[in-house]
Amino acid sequence: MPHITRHITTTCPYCGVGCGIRATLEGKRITAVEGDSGHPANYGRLCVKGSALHETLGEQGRLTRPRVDGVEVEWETALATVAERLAATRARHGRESVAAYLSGQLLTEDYYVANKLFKGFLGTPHLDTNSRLCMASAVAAYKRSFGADAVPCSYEDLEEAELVVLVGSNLAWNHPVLYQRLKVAKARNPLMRVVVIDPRVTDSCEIADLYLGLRPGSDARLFNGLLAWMADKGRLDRVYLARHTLGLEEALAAAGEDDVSVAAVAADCDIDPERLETFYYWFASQLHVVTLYSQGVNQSSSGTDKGNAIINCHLAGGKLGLPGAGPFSITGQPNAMGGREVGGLANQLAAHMDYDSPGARDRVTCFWATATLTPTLPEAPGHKAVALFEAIERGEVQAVWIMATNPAVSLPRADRVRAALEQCPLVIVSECVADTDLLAYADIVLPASSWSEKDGTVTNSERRISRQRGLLQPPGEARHDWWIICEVARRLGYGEAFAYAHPAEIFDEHARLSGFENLPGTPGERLFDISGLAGLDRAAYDALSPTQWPVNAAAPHGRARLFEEGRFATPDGLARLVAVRPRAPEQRLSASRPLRLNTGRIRDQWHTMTRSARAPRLMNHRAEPFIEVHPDDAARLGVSDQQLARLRGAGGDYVGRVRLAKGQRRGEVFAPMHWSDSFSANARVGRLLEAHLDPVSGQPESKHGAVALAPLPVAWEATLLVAPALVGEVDWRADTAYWARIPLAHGQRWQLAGAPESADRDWLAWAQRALPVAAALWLDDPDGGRLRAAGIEGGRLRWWLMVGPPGELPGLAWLDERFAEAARGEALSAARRRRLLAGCDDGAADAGPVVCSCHQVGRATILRAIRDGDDSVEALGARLACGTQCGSCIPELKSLIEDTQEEKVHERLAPQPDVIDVA
Ligand SMILES: Nc1nc2c(c(=O)[nH]1)N[C@H]1C(S)=C(S)[C@@H](COP(=O)(O)OP(=O)(O)OC[C@H]3O[C@@H](n4cnc5c(=O)[nH]c(N)nc54)[C@H](O)[C@@H]3O)O[C@H]1N2
Ligand SMILES: Nc1nc2c(c(=O)[nH]1)N[C@H]1C(S)=C(S)[C@@H](COP(=O)(O)OP(=O)(O)OC[C@H]3O[C@@H](n4cnc5c(=O)[nH]c(N)nc54)[C@H](O)[C@@H]3O)O[C@H]1N2
Ligand code: SF4
Ligand SMILES: [Mo]
Repeated sequence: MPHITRHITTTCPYCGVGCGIRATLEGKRITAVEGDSGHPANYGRLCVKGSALHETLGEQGRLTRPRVDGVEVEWETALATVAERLAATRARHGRESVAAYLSGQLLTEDYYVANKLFKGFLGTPHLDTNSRLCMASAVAAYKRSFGADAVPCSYEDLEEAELVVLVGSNLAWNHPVLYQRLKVAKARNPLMRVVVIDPRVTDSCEIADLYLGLRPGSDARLFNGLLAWMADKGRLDRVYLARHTLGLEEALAAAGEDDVSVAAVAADCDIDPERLETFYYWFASQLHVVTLYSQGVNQSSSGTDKGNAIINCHLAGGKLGLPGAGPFSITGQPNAMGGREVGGLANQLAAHMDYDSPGARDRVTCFWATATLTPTLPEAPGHKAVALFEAIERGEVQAVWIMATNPAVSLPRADRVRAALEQCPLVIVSECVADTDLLAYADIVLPASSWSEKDGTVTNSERRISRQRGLLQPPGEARHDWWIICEVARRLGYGEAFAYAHPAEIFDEHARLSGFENLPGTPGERLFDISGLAGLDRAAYDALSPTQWPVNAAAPHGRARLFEEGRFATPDGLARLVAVRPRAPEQRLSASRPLRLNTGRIRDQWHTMTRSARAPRLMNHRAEPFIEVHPDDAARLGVSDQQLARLRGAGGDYVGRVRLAKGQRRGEVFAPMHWSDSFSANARVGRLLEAHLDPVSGQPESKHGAVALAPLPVAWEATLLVAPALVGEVDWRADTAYWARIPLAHGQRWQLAGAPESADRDWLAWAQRALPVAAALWLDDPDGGRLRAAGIEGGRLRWWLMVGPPGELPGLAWLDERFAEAARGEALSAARRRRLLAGCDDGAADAGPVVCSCHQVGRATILRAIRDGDDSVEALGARLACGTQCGSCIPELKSLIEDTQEEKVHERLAPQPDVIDVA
């Protein structure tokens, strides 16, 4: 019987752009995804991660059974054990001995019930979230200025602006669809200018008119300088300041404690003064300015001040509350905003009410009807993420429930976090993937449903609430996070307060709480109000169309822009300029760790790669952990391109492959945050970093580590490709100095390297011994340190080994196709068997590593086309289709085009390119 094909719209589970997706469902499978043309976040666009979503699904690798103390159990036992042990811990050690650590990847409904259970019913304030590592500083800065955590802007503002300033945001890679929107808007409006402020030249510079490659951590100085410059040049909006703000004099005085001449600011920020003043001039002379900022601002020990230094300049110029204007903190996770709305941060209570908001405790107590319970709502804020794990380390917190985040990788001082979890008596982990570093520390493992199975809402960076819809059944015994929490609550005796039959009922309660005693002009007034969405029945909830909050009587259809009337959420309605005194990063460089470590993201992977690495094509862009180094530093330190090297940081080491990057400042290196022990031997950046915190927000300084760099001594390097069935049979990682696991579509790739002691390894003998299938073909050149060999069984490829530098690898698609054949039971043809060691068909040209993930177009193929004269992005697209789908590889295509025109390359990537001219 043919399957029925259906199309259902939902929302992407990755970044905070929150793109709408139209999924094609055939029977019980999602066979395709495309952008939802009706969704106002993306109007049909998707980036490469979003468009590979259907390739990440399937039962393989999922957690499907609950486990207690390492033993698989029924749900009944698991839930009862969680409830019993939580209750026992609280009874024995007090309510503050239990804690939860949540994630901006939970849905609002999951988040709401977790917050309600822990703060409202277990009575512990210690519930925090990974958003602490992400945008806690942006939240704190908005609150200090506006009196509420409210992002004033919409995506449209980016398109309507005359000047867009990207500060510490690599939008092209991390919010790709928004970047594409900006790029199109800029092409349409020749007057629009884009400025990029980032210590490293990123792909986002592709559309920049001006690039400021500042000294890491000097953003507050730069924006204080701007405020002082505006005052000096008579560019303040005195009327706006007088009517709508307080604090200008104090902010100017604080800025003025340093020398605010352009020359002095430029020297401190290590930027060319003329360029700095150009930026100041552009900013001051446009009203329609959007400053979009992200982790380069937030992940700092002075992130809150940096946010305020930016907001100060917008207030001082009256550049907000208008189309195309405002300080726009872009959020990272799909539901970072939803978490803020329910009160998922330890310093919040619920629904934008803090412990110190007037009447808030009573209001929440009354709404949740917890007054009759002991214990009742906590009195003061709980531990923020880093402090929470310190409390676990000290034994004050004895039980922690971690959901949808991986603190064993993503927190600074990650090894100490591991040690703390190791000795914590009760660690409960809700997770959907079977193989994560955190699971090793879990006493109780709860299998959660995942994207495409979950049902609920998320809020994107522009305050837009959208539905994620459940399209598939969770595999095995996996259950929804909200259900798991409510079932535990019931077993703790709070059944009545958690008697929800569907997420729609939770959303309704959340919406009602947001409107509860929320009256204009009263002390209870809160900006976050979605009472207009209360009372939706199941059908209306299912049909909910994307809406920007607030949604209430005053704004029944939501609001695109906040503060249009110049009235803020402070008691007097006035915004505050905040006095900011710039501070250098807390982590100091030293003789033993002289390099500044910058960490962040790559285009095709999501965080610890638990989901994105399931789509093999997403592994192609950066297959191994790496370290970006300026060529001068590399020469000085004796490392070369593609060589393996070691970083030494505060809490341990990191090994990755060197990538020479002229866009990197001298004295600074960049390493990705994505690799965990599941993917490489020693490539967790979290262990390199000290936990220096922002004093206001508690956000750690993840962008400013201090490290030493040295080559990793290795005697050999090898690439091993194996059929999936062989994985787990032998541990080829034994005796290696380095390994990385790289999923392919059909086989699995392992990069291996050995220490000098293992130099005389007889590779062929090793392969015969170590691999379960004997070598059938080989080409051995021991003197040259090279070997290629393959294991064939029943005429089918089982493994393929190359000893030698990975630079000599053929493109691996051809070999991977042989594993696909083998899986289908097909034997190698005689011709292919002959070509097996070469790794490509006779006479065929090698495609090289993939650049365009959407159409799987390789670097070598692109370079050949460029040399043939197709030397524009358009021509390449017409010939090879690369860059024509999501567009994320266009900057890379451009750089390949430029690389082939040797002389241009220096200008483009010099750390301080003049004006980046993309024409
Ligand atoms: N592909 C992909 N996209 C993602 C994610 C992902 O994992 N992968 N994660 C999502 C999440 S949760 C988040 S929070 C966002 C983050 O999105 P971004 O903030 O854009 O990401 P990062 O790469 O962490 O850092 C941004 C930039 O800050 C710069 N930077 C470092 N130090 C400084 C400094 O002192 N000053 C300035 N001005 N800049 C500095 C870095 O060089 C880097 O280019 O991305 C989201 N989108
Ligand atoms: N050095 C350094 N460290 C950083 C950063 C940095 O830039 N540099 N960035 C920080 C930032 S901004 C962030 S947001 C964090 C991200 O760091 P983490 O939150 O630790 O990373 P993820 O890999 O997203 O972890 C989410 C986990 O939840 C699981 N999961 C996914 N969906 C669900 C679900 O619906 N339910 C349940 N129960 N589980 C689910 C996933 O499989 C995964 O294991 O890292 C932070 N750490
Ligand atoms: S831009 Fe973000 S939300 Fe949109 S498809 Fe890509 S990852 Fe998903
Ligand atoms: Mo994030």
